[in-house]
Amino acid sequence: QPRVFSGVQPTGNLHLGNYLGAIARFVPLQDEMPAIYCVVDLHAITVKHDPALLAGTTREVTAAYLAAGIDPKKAIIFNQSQVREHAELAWIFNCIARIGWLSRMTQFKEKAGKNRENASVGLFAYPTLMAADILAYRATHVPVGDDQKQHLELTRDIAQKFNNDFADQIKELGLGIPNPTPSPELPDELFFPLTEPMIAGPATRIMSLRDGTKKMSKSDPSDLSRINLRDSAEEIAKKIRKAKTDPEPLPSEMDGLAERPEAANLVGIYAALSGKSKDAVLSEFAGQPFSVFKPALADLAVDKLAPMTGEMNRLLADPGHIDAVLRDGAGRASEIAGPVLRDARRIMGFLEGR
Ligand code: AQP
Repeated sequence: QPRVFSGVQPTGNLHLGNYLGAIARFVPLQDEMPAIYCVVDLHAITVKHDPALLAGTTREVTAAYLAAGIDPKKAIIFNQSQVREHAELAWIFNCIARIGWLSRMTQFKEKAGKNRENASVGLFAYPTLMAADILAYRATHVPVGDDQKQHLELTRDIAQKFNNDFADQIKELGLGIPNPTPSPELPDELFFPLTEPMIAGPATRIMSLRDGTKKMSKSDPSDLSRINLRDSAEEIAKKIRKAKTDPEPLPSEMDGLAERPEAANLVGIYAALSGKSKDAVLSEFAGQPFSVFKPALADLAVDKLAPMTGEMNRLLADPGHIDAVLRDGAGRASEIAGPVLRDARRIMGFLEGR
C-alpha cells in the first residue's frame, strides 16, 4: 500500500530551500495517498542544541506545515519524540547497518567536520534513525531535497538486509508481503518495502544566495545566504538585491547558465516559485540584466511567501492549538507504528513479556 513519509528538523531558520525542496511538495501528495509529515526533533539533538529553544522551533516547523496547506485532518502531523517506535526501530537498524555504510555518508563528513572524533554517536547514526522514521510506517514514497538522496539509498540497503537476514522468520510468522519487484538479491516476501525517493522538480537543491556552490542551509552563519520563511517583505527584497551574481545579462538558453551557479540558482528559484519551467523563465528574461530580474524575483517571492509568513505568525500566537495538532498526530502515528514494531520484535525473536 503506498504511503508517503517525510520530515523536517526543528533546527531553526526554516528557509526557502526547505520549503521548495520539501514542504511545498508535501501538500499535493496528501491528496494522492496516506501521508505522514514529521517534525524530526530526535534528529535535531544530534548536534549541539539549546533545550530552551526546541519547543519553539518544533512549533515553527509545524506552523510551516499548516501554513503551506497540509491539512491535519488528511495527513498525520506530529513530532518524532512523541512516538517511541522511532527510537526503538533505530536501535534495531543500528544492529543491521554496517559501520562502513555509515562512514561513507557525506552529510556526516560535512557536519562532523575535521574534529570527527568529537562528533556525537547520534550524528553518525543519523541515517539509521531516518530509515526507522520511514520504515516504522512502511512508507513507500519519500519527498526530499537532493541532499537526502544518499540517506534514502541507505534506507533501502537497511530494508534489503533486514528482509534478507530474517527471511525465514518473516515467512514462518506469515508477516511478509509479496515482493512487487522480484530480484535475485531479495526474498520473494518482504517485511519492509523498498522506498522510492521522490527528488524531482526545479528546486531539489536551492543554493546559498552568497555562494552558488553551497546549498542554502539553516546553519549557515550568514543570514544573507538564505530567505527565511519568517522574513519580512523588506528582508526578502534586501536579500535578493544583495544576492551574489555576475555582470552578464541572462542568457536565452539553459546552456548559458552552465558556468554561472548564482545566476542558475536565481532562475531556479524563480521557476519553482512561479510554477514555470526554467526554459520559460529564460525566454521571458533573455538578455535582461540582474537590475531587471532581481526586482521581478523579489516581487514574486514576496507575493508567494508573505501570505504563508502571515499564517505562520498567526498560528504561532496560539501554541496550544499547535501542540494539540501534534498530540493528535502522535496518537494516529503510534497506531500505525505500534503494530509494525510489534511484528519487528517477533521477527527479531525477542521474548514478549507484555
Ligand atoms: N537548499 C535546499 N534545497 C532544497 N531542499 C533542501 N532541503 C534542505 N536544504 C535544501 C530539504 O529540506 C528538508 C528538511 O531538511 P532538514 O531539516 O532535514 O535539514 P537539512 O537537510 O540538514 O538542511 P538544512 O536546512 O540546511 O539544515 P542544516 O543547516 O541543519 O544542515 C529535506 O527534505 C531536505 O532535503
